[in-house]
Amino acid sequence: MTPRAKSARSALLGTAALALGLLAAPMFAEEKPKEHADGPAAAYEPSMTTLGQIKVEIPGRREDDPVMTQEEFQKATTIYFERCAGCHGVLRKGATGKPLTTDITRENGYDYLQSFITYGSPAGMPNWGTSGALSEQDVDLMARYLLLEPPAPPEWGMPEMLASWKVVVKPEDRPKEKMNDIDIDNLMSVTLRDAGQVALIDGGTYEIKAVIDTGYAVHISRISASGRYLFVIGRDGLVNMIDLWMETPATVASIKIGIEARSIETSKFEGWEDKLAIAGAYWPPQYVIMDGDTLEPKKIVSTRGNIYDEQVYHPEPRVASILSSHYKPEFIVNVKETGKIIFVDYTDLKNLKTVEIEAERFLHDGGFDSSKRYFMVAANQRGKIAVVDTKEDKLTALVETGGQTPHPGRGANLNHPVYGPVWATSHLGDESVALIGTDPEGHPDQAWKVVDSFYALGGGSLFIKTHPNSQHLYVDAPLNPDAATSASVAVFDIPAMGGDPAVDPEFKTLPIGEWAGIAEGQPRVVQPEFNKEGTEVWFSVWNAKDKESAIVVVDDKTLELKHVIKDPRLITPTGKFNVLNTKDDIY
Ligand code: DHE
Repeated sequence: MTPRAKSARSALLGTAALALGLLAAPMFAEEKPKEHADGPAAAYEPSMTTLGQIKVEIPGRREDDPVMTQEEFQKATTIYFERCAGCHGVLRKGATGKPLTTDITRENGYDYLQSFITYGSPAGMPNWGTSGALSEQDVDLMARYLLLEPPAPPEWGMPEMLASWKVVVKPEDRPKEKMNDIDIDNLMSVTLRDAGQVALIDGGTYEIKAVIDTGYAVHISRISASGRYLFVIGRDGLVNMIDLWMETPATVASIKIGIEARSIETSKFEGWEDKLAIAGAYWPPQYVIMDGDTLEPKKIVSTRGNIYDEQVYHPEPRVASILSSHYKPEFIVNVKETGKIIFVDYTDLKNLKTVEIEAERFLHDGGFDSSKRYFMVAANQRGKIAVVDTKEDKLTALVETGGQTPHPGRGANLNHPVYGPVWATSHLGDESVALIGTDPEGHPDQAWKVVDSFYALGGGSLFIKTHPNSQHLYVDAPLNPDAATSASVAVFDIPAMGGDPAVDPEFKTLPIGEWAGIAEGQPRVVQPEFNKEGTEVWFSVWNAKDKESAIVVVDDKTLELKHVIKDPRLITPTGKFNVLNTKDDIY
């Protein structure tokens, strides 16, 4: 089902998008040639910022290799990891972008490479030269670099992990009861992305209770089943385990599980609460199961292997989202480039049992349906949602959303007036929202199908959210090239969705960025997150690192501004994670 006709604002997306990694970079000197226009999705690719800092040697030279000094090679490697590896792979074997191995690059030659890097392509290759993102000298450097063999970044195995592992406060020395008066169920863990910290903000008083150093370009938070421990992962693979019972919550253990990483979870099945933690890495491609009390690394499993459909080997399939099953003692690990979902039975790590199911390539983010049985995960580059039954460990369906690059975060579960329980995703590549039926018992005809699709504020959406106690569905658009759109949020009234199916449901636009009252910069509004009661929605007003940001709190009933949290410590706030909602997968 494609979104119903409405003003074709998606043309707006025909302009060059800002790659997230470039947000702070100067605006592009020149728009990409129109026929090469790409949308936010093409630019919203992993930036291997940590790998970019690794020291590398020029691989064995061949007589006709272009001349390059060690310094040039190091600089080119940094640029490659930070700007190109997300699409072309760390080893240049290809990922969502084409392979750049020397059999191909030497065949094409310097002139072809130089021009391709300068102008980009209609298939989503940014115009690094004409956009001003890379200077002429850097374009020349990169064209020569691609004619040389790629460096192989170091692995990161048990010796490196154990060397990084710290137990700051032993379990036996930790408080036997909660030592503070914080309502930790209503605490928000807020990513301070470029500061490499999280802020713990009291959901009732809006007071910052602690700002804790974490990994580089920190990414997401997850909560242990008991609600006591907060787990945070940085893009550099550093995991911090934070004890929320301490007088002032603080890190009690940490470990670096890889060189590039994005996901973390803990064991939630009955009898296994707080027992184990798991983290997934982009590089090396692996997941690591750790002791839930100390982060001691117990089991490292590589995800290298064959792509599910082509059945050819992929050297670096990245671990994307990880969920913790409520039905079995299993972690559910999504592997991006092979398109496989792995159910990892954590009851016997020495004799690890896994079920590997074929899903779809380029798995990214997702969440449970309202029953918490089905896992809905975006295979975003193929425009599909894989529906995975965590009770039967099977793929239930692959659903085309009808939009470009679904990006749900964990998605949103709502009770539609006509279709009953549905799960919603918005899209990076266009402005549509897709609702997928999730009630095979009560609404069998709608189950695992797009039951409705309608337009929200604009493309470049990253997150969508509601709450069981709310009548509203919130959709952001932080990557939209239009400043006003990226600083606003669309809000749909759920009961009103039952109107004439031929007419898009109306939405209200909340000028969140304006409400924040920030004079400088071009802040983007990202990721709605509810408080524990589901009565307030918090939004990050994400500005450049050297400019003021804020968090705006909206009253979910009145949709009016309730509070603005500003503090010099709130540097580049992005993801926010309410302890109760994150612990119990309420969204
Ligand atoms: Fe994320 C979740 C990967 C860029 C904010 N992000 C995820 C998950 C993955 C991922 C695999 C799911 C984790 C899980 O559930 O276990 N993110 C990536 C990237 O590869 C990408 C595109 C580029 C990169 O280099 O990292 C990327 N992500 C970003 C951002 O730039 C965002 C907007 C700001 C930031 O803080 O980095 C961002 N990602 C988030 C957030 C979530 C997330 C807030 C968790 C959503 C949730 O509700 O659980």
